[in-house]
Amino acid sequence: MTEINTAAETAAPHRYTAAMAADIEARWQDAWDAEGTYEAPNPTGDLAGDAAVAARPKKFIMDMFPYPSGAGLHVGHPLGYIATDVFARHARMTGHNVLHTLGFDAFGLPAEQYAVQTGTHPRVSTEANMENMKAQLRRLGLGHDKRRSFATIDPEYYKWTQWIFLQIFNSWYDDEAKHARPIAELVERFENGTREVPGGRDWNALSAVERADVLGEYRLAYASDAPVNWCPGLGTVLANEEVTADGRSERGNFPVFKAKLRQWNMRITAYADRLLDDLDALDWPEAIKLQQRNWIGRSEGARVDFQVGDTGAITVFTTRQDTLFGATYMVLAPEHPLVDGAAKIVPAAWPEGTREVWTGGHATPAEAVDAYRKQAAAKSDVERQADAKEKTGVFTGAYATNPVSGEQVPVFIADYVLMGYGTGAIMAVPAHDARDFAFARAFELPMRCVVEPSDDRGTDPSTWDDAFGSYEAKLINSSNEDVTLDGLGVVEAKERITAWLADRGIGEGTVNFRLRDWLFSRQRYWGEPFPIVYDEDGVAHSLPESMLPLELPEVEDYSPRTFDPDDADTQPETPLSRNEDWVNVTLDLGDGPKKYRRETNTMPNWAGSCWYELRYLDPHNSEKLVDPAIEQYWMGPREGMPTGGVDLYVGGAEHAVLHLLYARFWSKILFDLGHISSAEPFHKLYNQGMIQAFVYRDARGIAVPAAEVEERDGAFYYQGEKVSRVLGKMGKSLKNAVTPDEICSEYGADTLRLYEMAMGPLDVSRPWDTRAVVGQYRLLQRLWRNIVDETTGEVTVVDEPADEDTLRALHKAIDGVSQDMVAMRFNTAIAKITELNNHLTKSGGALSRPVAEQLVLLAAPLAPHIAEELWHRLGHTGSVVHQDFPVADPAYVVDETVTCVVQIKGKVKARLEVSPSITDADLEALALADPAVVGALGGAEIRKVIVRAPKLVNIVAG
Ligand code: ANZ
Repeated sequence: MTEINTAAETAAPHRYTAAMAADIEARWQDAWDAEGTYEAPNPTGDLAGDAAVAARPKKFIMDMFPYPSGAGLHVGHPLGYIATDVFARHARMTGHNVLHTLGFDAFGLPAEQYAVQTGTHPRVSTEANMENMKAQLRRLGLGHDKRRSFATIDPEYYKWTQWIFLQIFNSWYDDEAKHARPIAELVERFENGTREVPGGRDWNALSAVERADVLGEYRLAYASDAPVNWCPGLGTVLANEEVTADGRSERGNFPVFKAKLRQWNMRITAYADRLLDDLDALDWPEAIKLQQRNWIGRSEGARVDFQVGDTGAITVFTTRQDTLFGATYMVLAPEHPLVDGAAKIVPAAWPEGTREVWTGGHATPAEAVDAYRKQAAAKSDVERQADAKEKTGVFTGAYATNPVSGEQVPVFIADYVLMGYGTGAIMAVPAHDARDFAFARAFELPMRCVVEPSDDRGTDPSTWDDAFGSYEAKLINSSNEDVTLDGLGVVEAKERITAWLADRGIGEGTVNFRLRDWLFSRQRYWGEPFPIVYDEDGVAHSLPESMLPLELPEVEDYSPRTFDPDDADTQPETPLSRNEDWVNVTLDLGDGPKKYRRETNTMPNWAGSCWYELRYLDPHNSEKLVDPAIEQYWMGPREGMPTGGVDLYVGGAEHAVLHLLYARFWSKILFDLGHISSAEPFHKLYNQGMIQAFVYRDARGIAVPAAEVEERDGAFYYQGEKVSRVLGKMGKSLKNAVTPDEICSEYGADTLRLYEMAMGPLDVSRPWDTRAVVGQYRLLQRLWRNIVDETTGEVTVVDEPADEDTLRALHKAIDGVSQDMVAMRFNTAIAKITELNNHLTKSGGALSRPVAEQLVLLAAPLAPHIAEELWHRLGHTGSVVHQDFPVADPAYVVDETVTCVVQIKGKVKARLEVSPSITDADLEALALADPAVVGALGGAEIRKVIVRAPKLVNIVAG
């Protein structure tokens, strides 16, 4: 760019160039920082400021905060940050007190892996990355209140993450009140007998360990022996997503076992219905709401008991209780506790009538069950559930009684039934369920048709190719002496059978959720330590608030320990456990000094982002998470926002479930416990699209540096060799990253901001094209030239009123841009500013001062630096940031009209006032509908209509 400009610069020393932009931008960024231009006053506390500003309507505008990656930012990252910044600036200029800031989500695996490789403490590398990113972000001129920024790794921040953990640990969910309460209230109820202790035991007679176990069943954060993906080869547990379809670790390809390990969990399932119901009040994209609904997965159905011998019952969950007469066998998940030796449903020998395919070739049921359980443990849930997969399983040797038909049905274990869903047991209805159908075929099990097929397959399932699963049909073969479902539709049949089961106490209607409790511990170093210690009996105690934050200890080795990859019986060893001085402590928790052992897992990296919006409000409060009055002011419920929350939250759609669900969950707990007034964290959610980039690959399919590719006659070449081009993600690995720094130094930050906003509607993905950036640079140059003389540097505006034409163009632009700003249509706002600017350029001559000022104000949210500079050059002293956004004068916004004559056979029959931009088709329709024209035609046949929009319509009729 500089090269192009050298000649021009000498001729026009005051032209807007990259060098001038760099100067203007740096100067104003410094001034804004010095002045605290973007500081938003709180109504009270250490950040209280101008009370008049705090009295304005508020807007809390937030981005999903970034992870400070070592690679820094590419131009795709700031898309959302620029958008919220433009929106926030417009809100400020329309009379709002605006809270806009950005922190860092800084715990996480990459820094830890880097530490494992290099020995650099994760804090050191993370902080260096943050510094780098801060510099990159500052260059963009984002209007953040920097007093409110923090990182999740700051001990003053994670002190409160730990504090919230303790709130959750010390709470239980009161199902009747549908509300979390302090665990002390539950203890009190147990103590005074107003609530029965499970098992009818006497609370006061229980030991400390027994009490802790009872409370563990209620606490909203609890440790349990959950089956998790344990990978001894890597020395860590893995998320489902990290396990391949054949049950091995994505990283390293080691075997992964389902192992019972003591892990912390969050009882998010207690909130399933509220997390579902409250979605209705949120202003979120429907697609995201749907993903959350599916994730929570509410299913209405029934629990039904099947008696096994006279010892006990198997309870199943079904959504098709209407098909109960068709249940011809049962399946338990391999991990189901009833299959354990102690439960005794597995007999010593195969009962009479056991078929060979059912036994898997094993001599006894116990052997068969054992072998199958081992096999199932080596598979991921996804793999077990795959529909196309061949069904496997084994007979347990047990039979259960179908409660309506009285038949003895064989009980299998099979991996297509998951322990984590429903009751971990199903009644199998092979005629009407596809998976049961496949299993029954493989294991030669009987099938009974109980829902009359609506096609012509007949009612003998042994002749069918697949199950008949429709809801749109009537029940058949479903009667006993007491109850008949025959002839009923599915819905009525469900109702009748549910009532019948409930009457007999062997079943009930129930709602089941797919949502599982949230596994909350990680065997990592770089995360928040749990504020939990164990006494000598292994009972968990919370640390008192005075001992928070519990800071991470120094360790010598950040890596997880690896074991024999094939030894499923090993236990993970956490990095924190290697610092014995830290782990073993003597503490006085209120009953004198005692020895304790610290929890050595850390929290998952979702924890810090579960509540950060609250800390932005009151970032330095050392007494409280957030002052209630401040929270109420920024986030409390109000008209149209019954559950409160952030006014606008912008981020990528990839966070549809986990982060957003976890954050909603924590808000609800804090709300229940009275710490905050907003039951939801984010009222309006907006997903920005992605900035994509072209990926160029050579003949071997390897990505080549995009910046070095040349285009010739529509083909692409790298070092003389032809390469292919496809649209993909932007990033280092695809060698196509463009950094904001490059664009800023070539054109300036205002150009980059405009270009990113002009690329297309904010919510759609768009390809980056460095060559197109110059278009927005030219717009800024023309804007500058309309106000500043490029040769002398003088402001050229005149104190004369503008002509009517200019006022129309101006007010139409103001009107359009104002609407676009509120609706986040920044691309069309830029188009309107461009149009106005072109109009002003074309009219020639100096601009009228008020027109120039309004033009600058219109552009200010999008291109704040140049606007600030021009605003000052126009003679103002206050910042453009706090000026009022222009308001359109309606008198100039209404379209001018022109008179159109309508002729019939050459004679004028009507005159219409129409828009000068009316189309031929619209004008013709308007003319033919005009009463005077209709009257003049008198029903005569129209032979031809000649339209010359906007002035003439000629009708040939008769
Ligand atoms: C009998 C039946 C007949 C079923 C029929 C379906 C169709 P959703 O809608 O996802 O809630 N099921 C229950 N628990 C299961 C588990 N732990 N693992 C695998 N499958 C399980 O699905 C509920 C249905 O999935 C239940 O209804 C049960 O099969 C099965 F014609 O019961 B059904």
